[in-house]
Amino acid sequence: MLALDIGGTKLSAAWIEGQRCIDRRQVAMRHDETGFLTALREVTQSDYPIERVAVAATGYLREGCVWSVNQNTIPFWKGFPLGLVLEQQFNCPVIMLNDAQAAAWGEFLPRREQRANLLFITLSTGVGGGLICDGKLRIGPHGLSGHIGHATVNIAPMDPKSGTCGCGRTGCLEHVASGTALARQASALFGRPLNSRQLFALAGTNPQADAILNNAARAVAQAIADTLMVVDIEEVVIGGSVGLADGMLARVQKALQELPELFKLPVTPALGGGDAGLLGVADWAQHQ
Ligand code: ADP
Ligand code: BMX
Ligand code: ZN
Repeated sequence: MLALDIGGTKLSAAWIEGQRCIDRRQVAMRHDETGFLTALREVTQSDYPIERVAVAATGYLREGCVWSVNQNTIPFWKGFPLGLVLEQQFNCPVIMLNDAQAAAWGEFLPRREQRANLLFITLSTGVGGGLICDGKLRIGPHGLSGHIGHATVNIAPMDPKSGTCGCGRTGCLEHVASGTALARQASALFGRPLNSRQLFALAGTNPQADAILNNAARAVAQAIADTLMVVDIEEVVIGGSVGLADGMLARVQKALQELPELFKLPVTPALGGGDAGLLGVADWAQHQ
């Protein structure tokens, strides 16, 4: 099986034989159709026989096509026929899930003896989410289940001219707590281009950098509390390069501890690390 994880920043591929990963590759994601098709061919070029392709993709999936919620992330994801492209390339069945939904499934597997209701959050290029309800992955009639990045929080971004989220609304969690949003806020506040990794490096010594991350963590905690009240969950799992970056999980845990007793849920890191989506979709596809 070929498993793909297509995120806003990186495109990962893993070749799986039985339960074993026999090869693994990663390239930068490209945000135009031609660039994407080139990157896809480059990362999947191999002589391994492929019987099935399992895809975890940023965006929501409907009838084999993928759509961006945040139009700024991948502008050409507007009903892009990803399923058909891969079916034609590999001549085999293609199974697709949203990336955060796939990771939610992957993180549920090792916890399934203890938990039946789980929220997975990825803090990455965007902010994604996936829900396990009563032991089942919820996808939803529009493929949108778990998209907490575009649920609103009453915590504003720290850059005064933050504008609107790429989904068209204001006040989205993603506009405060994604890697893209962290970089935007840091660059505006420090008056020079800074990425999310550089912001984390500064946060140890610089109170303003520290405040941007704490503000983001408070927004994530608020979204967790809202999800608890809407669907009722037992645990929250955090993944993505920002979620797994130094100290971010602790900041979210602290922010949740500041809420009333009822909202204090366990928050744990993704056991699959950056591969949570790949692992989840590979298992999902094996059982379809
Ligand atoms: P994707 O969104 O493609 O799944 P990632 O989970 O790697 O990819 O998330 C990408 C985002 O994480 C980018 O905004 C990037 O700047 C940020 N990032 C990557 N590595 C780190 C790090 N070590 N610390 C903080 N932010 C990071
Ligand atoms: C965005 C949205 C979600 C995705 C989430 C995390 C797009 C293109 N994607 O909210 O579908 O799950 O980002 O994705 O609108 P990533 O790109 O950070 O991995
Ligand atoms: Zn939004």
